[in-house]
Amino acid sequence: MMSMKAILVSGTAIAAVAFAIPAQSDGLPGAQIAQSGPTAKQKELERLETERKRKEAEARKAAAAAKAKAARKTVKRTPKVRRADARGLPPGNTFRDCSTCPEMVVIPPGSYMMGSNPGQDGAAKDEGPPRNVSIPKKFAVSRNEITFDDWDACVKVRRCNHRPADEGWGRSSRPVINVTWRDALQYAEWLSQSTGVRYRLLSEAEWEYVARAGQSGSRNWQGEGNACQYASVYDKVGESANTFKWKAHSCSDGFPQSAPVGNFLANGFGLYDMLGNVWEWTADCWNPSYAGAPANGAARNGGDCSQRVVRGGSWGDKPQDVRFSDRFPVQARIRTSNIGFRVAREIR
Ligand SMILES: [Ca+2]
Ligand SMILES: [Ca+2]
Repeated sequence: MMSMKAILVSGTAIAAVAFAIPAQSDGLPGAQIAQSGPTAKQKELERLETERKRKEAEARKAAAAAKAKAARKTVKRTPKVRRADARGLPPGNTFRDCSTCPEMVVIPPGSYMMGSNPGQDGAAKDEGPPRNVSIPKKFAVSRNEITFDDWDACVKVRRCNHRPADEGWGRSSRPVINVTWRDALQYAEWLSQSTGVRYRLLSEAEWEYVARAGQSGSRNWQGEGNACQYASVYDKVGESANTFKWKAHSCSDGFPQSAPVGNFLANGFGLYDMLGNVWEWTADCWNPSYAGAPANGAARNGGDCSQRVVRGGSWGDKPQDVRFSDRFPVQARIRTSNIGFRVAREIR
């Protein structure tokens, strides 16, 4: 049989004995308390009870502190990703900052003539006066329009509030639609916060620079009948499905509405669907002319800021509206089935 001494060498056993005292009030220790009178016994019981509660409180506090420490570790780990170091990448290279981040293409700095002359290939007055714009530094642009997959990753982690409808056309690699200008900003902000590098909408000047990719004409293609190799536009298929009141392109691109991104030929910078598929929100407030616009590629933050500029035309647009220099003002709060966006990412 184990001796009392053997039991008492263990701290746990000591505690067990101490807590056992009230239950053993008829035994020797209890008898000693009884000899001291009911008041002394009561006091001892109270002291033991207080001690028990103190130990319990300490244990609870320690458990809560450990839980909070673990939670802090999780929060710190979740949003930050190991982003790509794009600084050394030459133009034309692609990268992703995280597995759910959009694929980005490095764009070289350069100069170009923005806009068109009135009447040139159906151009409107608001596309002028034509002006020289210099993009001073390399930056990156998403290879594709932001897709439903891209967008839904943001919704999944509750950093994008709005889950847009897909009109029954399907989600996955189709361009996200039914997003306001502010929805688009929220997505870019999520990427910025997750990666620690700045994502944003393209300025109008940047948009036209990357859409042209060195070309001075109106489009990637010559002859309207060739549009369907290069872009998702209002075509013969679209005409039979939608019966819009305007002219369709005289070819078939195979899609009555939006097409999954990257289905048509890339432009000179390796970007897809700059023209057609969906109009793309840009950062700029609406101004009906380029008079007074900055020449360094910056967005215009003055003018009618309730309307923002969309670029590039869409699956529902006639040839005149699918051009590098075409621009259109849209209420920033509008959600519609032919406007999406792509993102720029700064490289510093
Ligand atoms: Ca089409
Ligand atoms: Ca587009």
